[in-house]
This record gives sequence, C-alpha cells and structure tokens, in this order.
Amino acid sequence: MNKKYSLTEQELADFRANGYAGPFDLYEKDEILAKYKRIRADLFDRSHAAYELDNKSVIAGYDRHLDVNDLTDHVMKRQIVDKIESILGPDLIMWRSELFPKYPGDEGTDWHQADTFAHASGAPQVVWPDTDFGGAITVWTALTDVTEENGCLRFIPGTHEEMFYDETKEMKYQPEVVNKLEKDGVKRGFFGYDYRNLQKDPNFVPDESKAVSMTMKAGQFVIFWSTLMHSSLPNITKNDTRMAVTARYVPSSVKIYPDSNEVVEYGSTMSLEKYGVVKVSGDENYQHNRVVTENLRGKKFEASY
Ligand SMILES: O=C(O)CCC(=O)C(=O)O
Ligand SMILES: [Fe+2]
Repeated sequence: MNKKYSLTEQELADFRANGYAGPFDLYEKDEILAKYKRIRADLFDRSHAAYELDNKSVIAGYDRHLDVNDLTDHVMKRQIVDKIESILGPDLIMWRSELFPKYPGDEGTDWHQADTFAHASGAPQVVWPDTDFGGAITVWTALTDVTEENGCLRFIPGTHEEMFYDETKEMKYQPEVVNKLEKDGVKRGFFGYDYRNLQKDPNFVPDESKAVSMTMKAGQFVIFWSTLMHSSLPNITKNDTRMAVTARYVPSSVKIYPDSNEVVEYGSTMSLEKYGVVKVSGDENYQHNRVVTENLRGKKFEASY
C-alpha cells in the first residue's frame, strides 16, 4: 500500500541493492534542538526506565523509548514507519532502541553485522519464523550534526546478504579495552568487546575502499539492514559530541528474546520484567511477544507525523 512517506520504487530498488537508504529529513533544525535538550535532561531520570542499571553500562542507553516521552513519539513517526512498511510489509514491531553517543576522544565503532543480535549475550534475541537469516531494519537518527570528524556512520554497500561474522562465537567483555584498541592506525572497538573475534574467517578484512560515510544534519535519519557491514569513525574533535538514537524494526511474526526473562551483556544484567515490543503498524496477532501499548509513564504509543 502506498503511504504518504513510502519509499519510491527507485529508493526501494536502491535499498535492496545497497542495504541502506537515506539520509531522509525528519525534524526541522529548531525542533530537533529543542527535542534533544529535553531528551538529554530526561535521560538522567531513570525513575521509570525499564532496566535497573548503573548509568555507566552501555545498555543504560537501551529502550529509553519505554520511558522518555520524546523517544516514545519518535519511534512511531510515520515518516519512518511508512518507509519500513515499504520494505517489511504492514505488520511491524519495534523491539529495541539504543542511544549512541560519541564524545570527543571516543573510539569509532568497529565493523560489524548483526543477524540474531546474539553477539554480546550469546543467545539469539531476534528469531524469524521461516528463515535462519533475518536481522532487523535499523533506523539511525542524528540528534546532533554528524561529520567525519565527530564519528559518522560508515557502510559498505551491498554487504547485507552474507554474514562475515558468526554471532554464536564468543567474545570476552573487557571494558578496560575501551578506547585502547587500534586497527590500521584507527581507534575502534565494540563497547568493550573485540568484534573481530566473531569473524568466520580470521583473515577477513573489510574492504574499506568501498565504504561510504553517512554525514548527516541533526534531525535526519538513515535506514539500514542490521546485517549490512557498518561501523563509525572515532570522534577526533575537542568539543563536538555526536549523538544518535537507533530504533530496530522487524515484522510482527519475529520472536524477540525467545524463552528469556533476562539479558546478560556488556557486563550487566537486564530483567525483561517491564519489557515489551511496540506494535508500530498493522496487526499483531501473534502470541509470542509481550506487546506494550503505552510507555512506563503511561504515554500511549501513537502514530503521528
Ligand atoms: O552509532 C554507532 O557508532 C554504531 C551504531 C550501530 O552499530 C547500530 O545502530 O547498529
Ligand atoms: Fe550495529
């Protein structure tokens, strides 16, 4: 069905070939500035957050759409959801959001792909019904301007249909290596893991000559398959923090965290007691996921423009 913000035929064809689409405009400059200010303030207040964690954990940035009202609205925006529908069809859930800050001096995010998202916890978090190759559509929204200097995303177009990593291999969590690892003279790691440990072929080297930089204005978003080879550059600025929020979408038929009550990764344990997926469009007639219709402050998940 053609919705107001659907991908055009050409955009869809390009998305299928490249594994990503965008950047697209979502928020005006003044709007995103005001929103980012509110979000930043609200993030400090964990009184209604889904997970009890110390603030230092990477996963403290998970699923704040479940308690930060601006993020609750954000994940439901039709400018985003119409485009995801063009790719995945009408019945959609959003299962995970994450905040991705890169502060001045922070390492880049090393090259990776995510299919089942088992990479850090060891247990599949995303299980498609009829295929053992799934992943999620990630929408990465810039809350600040994003440049090559402050840590923009990088993609290797067309790599989304073959996994170069085996997420069932183990990686050891070593928070002490954050900002310490270098690869080819570039500071990059994976939030306390070394993603290279998951390579199927230990000699595999991503072909960075084909990589493209996603420089973006605050308020824009890009869409990509989580199975696309992606990374980000280090933030080499002195005082320019880059901040992004991702939201991850799959068809309603996909099982999220099957048979799990908690998730252990990045050195923390999160209980799924308050967790639920968000129905963003169409029907959710499956019984396999707990679905939430409002956030933990009582604000409804409602479609809006
Ligand atoms: O923002 C980053 O540095 C990494 C983002 C990422 O890996 C993702 O959204 O899946
Ligand atoms: Fe990623």
